[in-house]
Amino acid sequence: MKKPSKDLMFPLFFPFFLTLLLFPAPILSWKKDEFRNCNQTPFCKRSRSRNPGSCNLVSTDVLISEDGDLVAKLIPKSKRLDFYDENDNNIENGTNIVKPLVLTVSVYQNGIFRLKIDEDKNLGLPKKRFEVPDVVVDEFERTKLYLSRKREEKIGDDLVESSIFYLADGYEGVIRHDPFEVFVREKGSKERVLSLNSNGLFDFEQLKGGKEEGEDWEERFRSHVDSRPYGPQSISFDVTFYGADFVYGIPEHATSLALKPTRGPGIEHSEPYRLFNLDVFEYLHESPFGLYGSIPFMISHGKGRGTSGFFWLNAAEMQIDVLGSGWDAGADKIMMVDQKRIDTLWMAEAGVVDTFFFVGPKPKDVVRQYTSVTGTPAMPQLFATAYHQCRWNYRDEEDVYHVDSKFDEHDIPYDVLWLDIEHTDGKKYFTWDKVLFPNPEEMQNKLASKGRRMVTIVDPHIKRDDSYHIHKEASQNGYYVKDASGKDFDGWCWPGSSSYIDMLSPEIRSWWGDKFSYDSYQGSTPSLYIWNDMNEPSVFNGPEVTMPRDALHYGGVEHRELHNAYGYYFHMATSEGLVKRGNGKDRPFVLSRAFFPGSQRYGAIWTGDNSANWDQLRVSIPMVLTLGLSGISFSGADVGGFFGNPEPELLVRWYQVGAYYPFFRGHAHHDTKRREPWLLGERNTELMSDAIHTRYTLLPYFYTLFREANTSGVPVVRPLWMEFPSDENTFGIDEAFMVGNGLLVQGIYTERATDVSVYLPGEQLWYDLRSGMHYNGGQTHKFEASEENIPSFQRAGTIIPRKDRYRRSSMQMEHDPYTLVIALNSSQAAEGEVYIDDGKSFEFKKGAYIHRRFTFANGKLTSSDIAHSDGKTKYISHCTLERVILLGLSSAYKTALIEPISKKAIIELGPLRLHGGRGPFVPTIRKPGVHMADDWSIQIS
Ligand code: NBV
Repeated sequence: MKKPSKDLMFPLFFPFFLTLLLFPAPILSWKKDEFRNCNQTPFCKRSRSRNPGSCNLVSTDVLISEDGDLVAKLIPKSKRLDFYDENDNNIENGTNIVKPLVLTVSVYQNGIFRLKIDEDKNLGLPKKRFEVPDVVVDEFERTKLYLSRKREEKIGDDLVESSIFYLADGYEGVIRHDPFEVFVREKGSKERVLSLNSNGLFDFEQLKGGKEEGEDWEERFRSHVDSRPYGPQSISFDVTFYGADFVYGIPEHATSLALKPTRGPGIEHSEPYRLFNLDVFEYLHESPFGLYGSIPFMISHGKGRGTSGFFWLNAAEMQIDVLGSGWDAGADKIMMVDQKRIDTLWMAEAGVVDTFFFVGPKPKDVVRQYTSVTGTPAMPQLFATAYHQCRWNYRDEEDVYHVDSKFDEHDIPYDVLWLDIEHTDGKKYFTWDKVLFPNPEEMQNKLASKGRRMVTIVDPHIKRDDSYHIHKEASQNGYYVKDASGKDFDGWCWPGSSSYIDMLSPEIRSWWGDKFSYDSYQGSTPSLYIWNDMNEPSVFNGPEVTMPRDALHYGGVEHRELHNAYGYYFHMATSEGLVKRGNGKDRPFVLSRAFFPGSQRYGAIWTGDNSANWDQLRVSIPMVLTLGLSGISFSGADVGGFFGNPEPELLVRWYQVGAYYPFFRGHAHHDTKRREPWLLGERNTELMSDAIHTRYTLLPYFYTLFREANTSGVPVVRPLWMEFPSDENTFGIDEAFMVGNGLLVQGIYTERATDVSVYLPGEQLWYDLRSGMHYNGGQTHKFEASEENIPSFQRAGTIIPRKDRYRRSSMQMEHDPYTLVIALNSSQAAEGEVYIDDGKSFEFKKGAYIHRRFTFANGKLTSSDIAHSDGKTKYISHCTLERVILLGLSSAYKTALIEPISKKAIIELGPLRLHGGRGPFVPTIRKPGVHMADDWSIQIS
């Protein structure tokens, strides 16, 4: 299936090569049979076949612990009297008895509570179940509320009391005792927001002391056997979102933004959404199949109630059903609540219940709440937000210099050139092929002299070669993941026989991080950054192309318990290594393919091996939007499509959309034709160049949005409904998206499109950035499709900062002056922001930045400081304002007075200049000449 390296010439793999020869690349496609479906996955099959109401657990009395948590035990109703003593402990004899589960609820600020359910650790368990460390940030723990009170209440017709606890102003949590259920409701109206086990599907397979007679714990898939030494240990439960029109989230799937139901009337043979990090070759669009990363976080949104969120911190394989209305037809009516709702079923192979409930009620509140638990996205270096040029592979140094000079020859800016696996000596990462790349430092320094950087790939599979220093140290120190028998796990990947570093251990992560020091990584310089690929992890000869589930990690953790977080730890260790190599001064840049909750703290993510076709261009938008909703703001898809050769028109359209991805990188498989922006004819070069220039022009806006994401979790690109939560028409839209709160972009996803329809939300006007014309919100408009650009609109009432001069790289734009584009609303008002810092260090954390708010009202534009209350900015910038563009300004205004410099200017007509061309002529104030860092105002009259 994979493109083999020469080293793979090994007898065992002969049939594999034969297949490759018989079926050349174009007809290879996603091999369904290589991967398990739910029916072939015993825990999924069992969970899915359970009937509503089958959970027979009841909660004992709820107590308040010393830590201010609510604690109760869950025990089977039928056994309560017969088999449990007065302390609710099971007094049956035998090893495989059902033991009480322990339920703990902790409440945090801002409408968040955490519900944990686990086996009772005091009862002598065969093994401690795995709870994922290192994801919940320390700051979150500090927001915990210590509950001192709860009250009991009979709800509706209940005979047994429920325990009610404070959650936030306006919200309370409820633990219903019999049947056991946990939910959040609004205090006054008592309307429900979110609940768990309202459909009685909760099930927790407890670890057993040993097999019972005739029991077989092994699982087989194709030729692979999973020894499953601890037997079945899955968990499943239902979660209900009330007042919801749609649910979103749970990346990574190549599918629509609003998640389609996977079970219910009229849905046949549908698979649940799978969360299991896998290296899927040529993935399909429109599929619930799990791809490279997993985030078990779901958001619901509805016109009535607003937004809420649910997160399950668990790194084992997970499967999630979205239950279509009527899914429970025929079952006894369980749900007694008469509220609009969406039910979902969550199933995991192992781990514990460690869940977080977020009350919203606005879309941005929910991402803020979620990222308060898992961390906000790291602030990238400025260069990383610009354009990246990649290909598997740039062959040698000459090729690198050639590509670099062609960008200059065609006046196309770019910031980073990437090297894929072939740059190494035999796929031994941290080394260079001495023939192809004899002078890596000189090469990086030459690029750096133009303000450009380089990225090299470092994968987690380590070649088992005794002369390779990484392997030598890792094997001697016992740093590899072990197989079920306790030996170093040995799998097949690019270098041939390989082992995998055990990233769960902090000591091993620190050792790995040291490998990025300039001494250790020979040939690396401060302008070199890193790409982590294959970190699901990909194991060519493993079950489902990954590591066997019974492999063992640090502390005896089984791979099945940790799988979805393996890539996260690898990303973390690499990113921390880059910070260390620069003595903590520079922000790291690491791109990772696998991800997990919290990955946003370590770098960017891309959507893996997509294909060069229109459907994949289209699906890239919901994929990037979903990542953003799930905390991962810095993401993008391979521009042009990784597999296959895009027609020039598709490539151009991809650049036009990709220019708005938070992470903007062109990339291609080595079997494809070269497609750097100057290779497909002059006109296409011009169009791609325009798209890239558009991105560079908007870099100040993007950088400001990256800072917003860094402080609040609110993503750089957003679904329309995040900005217009009460406009129902936006709820299902995923072909158009917002960049920040000010720009709406609509991709073109069909060949030879002649027109394109765009829904412009809200009640205000929108300014077409191509024509300068304005259009009403709340309507769908039809526009002529132009080859030159895709439709983009600025929302009335916003101000967008730009830099309009053409340079070779973002670094060369550092001192360039700014343009402000003001889109006036019906009251002739607008506001916006700009964030500026040194673009590379951590000094911004100490306040070394400029953050200005621009307000236009009553004919006056004012710049004020929102960064420092003492009025002193610690970051010095001499950048000036060179142009103010006023969209929608009445022609009655003729002059401008700039204060405090008392300069007069006239309002003239100037070009709007976005998308390469000069564009329409619009009211402009030229050369106000004030500094961006200062307080100033411009009064027009
Ligand atoms: O390292 C080679 C490729 C890389 O170019 C691509 O971006 C990754 O997603 N890598 C996958 C391994 C092989 C893919 C067939």
